[in-house]
Amino acid sequence: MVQLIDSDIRTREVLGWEGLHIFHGRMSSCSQKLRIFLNLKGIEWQGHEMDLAASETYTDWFLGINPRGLVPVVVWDGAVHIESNDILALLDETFPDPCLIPPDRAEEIATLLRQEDDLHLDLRTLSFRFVLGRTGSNKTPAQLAHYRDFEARVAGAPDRERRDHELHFYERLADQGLPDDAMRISAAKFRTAFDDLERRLETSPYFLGAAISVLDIAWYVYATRLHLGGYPFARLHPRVHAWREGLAEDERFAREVLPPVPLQETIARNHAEWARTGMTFADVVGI
Ligand SMILES: N[C@@H](CCC(=O)N[C@@H](CS)C(=O)NCC(=O)O)C(=O)O
Repeated sequence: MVQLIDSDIRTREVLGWEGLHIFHGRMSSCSQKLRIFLNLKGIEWQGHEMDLAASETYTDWFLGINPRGLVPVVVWDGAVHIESNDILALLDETFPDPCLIPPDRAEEIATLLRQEDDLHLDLRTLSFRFVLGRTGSNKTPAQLAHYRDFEARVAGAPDRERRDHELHFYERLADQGLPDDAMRISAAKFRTAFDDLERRLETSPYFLGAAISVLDIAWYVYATRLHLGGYPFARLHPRVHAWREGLAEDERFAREVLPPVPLQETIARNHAEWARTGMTFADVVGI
């Protein structure tokens, strides 16, 4: 579990806040996962929506609560928590009904959630091109330099995770854009992961068996994002397709992953254009 210590938190005003505050992004997959989780538990929270397209998480104020510059962040009665999967574990312990992380399977779930987290930058790669329709980075050189120069400390030590993953992702994006090869590599990882999910769904309605768990939430978010991008679920993974459609009938799931209307229009326009030019998800990644 990643734990911030007092000296990591430079935006001191939040330490006096009461209640459950969530910093999140409308189209952030980790935030969507957390919001669905909160909906299923019926937990009340106060939202602080961040504009990720404008890199609002790269300001000194926000880096002062999460030195990694990422959402979601939870400020709960003055304690600051980062890393979505750690946040979910903490909330499940405190609000056990309905149980979404059964204690007897907690270790297995932690391993499977780590695998999901490892695919996060692959999801971002595919989303940027096929959902958000970007061709390059949304960060200005000045924003990236500010982020690079910020002395991030997590658990009292310089933060390697942030340097290794986030900076590498955005520096490569600035250099290379979003090439077809990167799409194929990321899509192949998801195909393998969804093949595994397809096998699990042969014998049970949900990822871990008869009851819904946090893994269904996490993979619903990923599957829906890729579905928006044009991943051919019905053809490649029919059980996953049916499982996702089933969960999408529940408003507590569906409303959290719905893009804002202007983005829905952009997605529709882009998909029509890509169908015309042979540059859809399936064309580019060859599935
Ligand atoms: N491992 C982190 C990943 C968080 C993450 O990557 N958040 C993304 C949104 S899903 C973000 O804040 N991105 C900001 C940016 O790319 O500028 C977690 O699970 O909380």
